[in-house]
Amino acid sequence: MLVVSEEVREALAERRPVVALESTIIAHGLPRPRNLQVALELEDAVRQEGAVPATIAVLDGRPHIGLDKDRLERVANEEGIRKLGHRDLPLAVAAGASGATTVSATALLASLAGVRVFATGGLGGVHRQWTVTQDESADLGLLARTRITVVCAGVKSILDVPATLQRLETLGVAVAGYGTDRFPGFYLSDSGHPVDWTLRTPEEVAEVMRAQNTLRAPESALIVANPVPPQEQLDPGLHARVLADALRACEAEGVTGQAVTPFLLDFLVRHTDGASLRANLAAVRGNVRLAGRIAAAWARM
Ligand code: PSU
Ligand code: MN
Repeated sequence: MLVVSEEVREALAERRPVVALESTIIAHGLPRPRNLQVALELEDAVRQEGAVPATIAVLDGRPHIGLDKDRLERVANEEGIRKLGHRDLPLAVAAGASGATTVSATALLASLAGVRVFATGGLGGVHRQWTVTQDESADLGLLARTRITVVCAGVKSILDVPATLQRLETLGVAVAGYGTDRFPGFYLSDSGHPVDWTLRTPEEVAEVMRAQNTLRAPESALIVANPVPPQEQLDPGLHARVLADALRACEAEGVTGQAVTPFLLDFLVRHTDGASLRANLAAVRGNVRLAGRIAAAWARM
């Protein structure tokens, strides 16, 4: 059922490092035409760390693990490419549809293919209007039952961050700051909330992954929360102002469900003169590099 690219298949067979990359950020999280360029850049960054990139998407009803340039181009440019959470995968497969995969769908497909390390920008989580909308990203529930290491810059700051941290605790998902005891805030280096555990090297992360295996802990994820460097973060004052406007606009325009996250990210890009995009890209780039190093440490174990 899975179409695993030759390069990824060989790397997995030889136990060489592989990093899964999601495609929703490309299709729905970044403006065109920058998105394709970024997708290629991220793959390059993984290679520079000595790992093989496996970008994941569903094309014509077939889940792909590892995309060649033509397929990446389809994900970046095709009109009507869907956004697929893990619940959408069987529907997309049966319909022969094409779609970009979110963190939840990517993590599921990566783990089915035997890829243990995954990099993204910021995880989905509990939205600020949760008491009204009950909007909590499916990312959290899936990570509670999938053995994968996700390198991210925390959860998206458009969310209710403390509520999301609480949900991760309740769901039993392990969270560690990378080189920090503060939970990162996606566009911001510090969300204002602490984390209980700090890991400082890729080898330390790999030790935790091994302990997950040896303990036969429940099949759940390890979140490695890697902050965007302070000099590349979005100005916190600007972030607070524009985000308040974005949340108001979202409500006023009646945006709901899957459309909420892309709407808010796009609003921030347009109303910060691209500064939020630069911070987002800096965060993703850092995560992809770190994921490459973690995959390499894991492969050496
Ligand atoms: N990280 C980014 N940009 C994104 C996303 C993550 O830097 O667009 C995507 C991920 O695919 C994540 C999704 O799973 O946003 C969350 O969407 P939702 O809130 O609808 O679950
Ligand atoms: Mn949602």
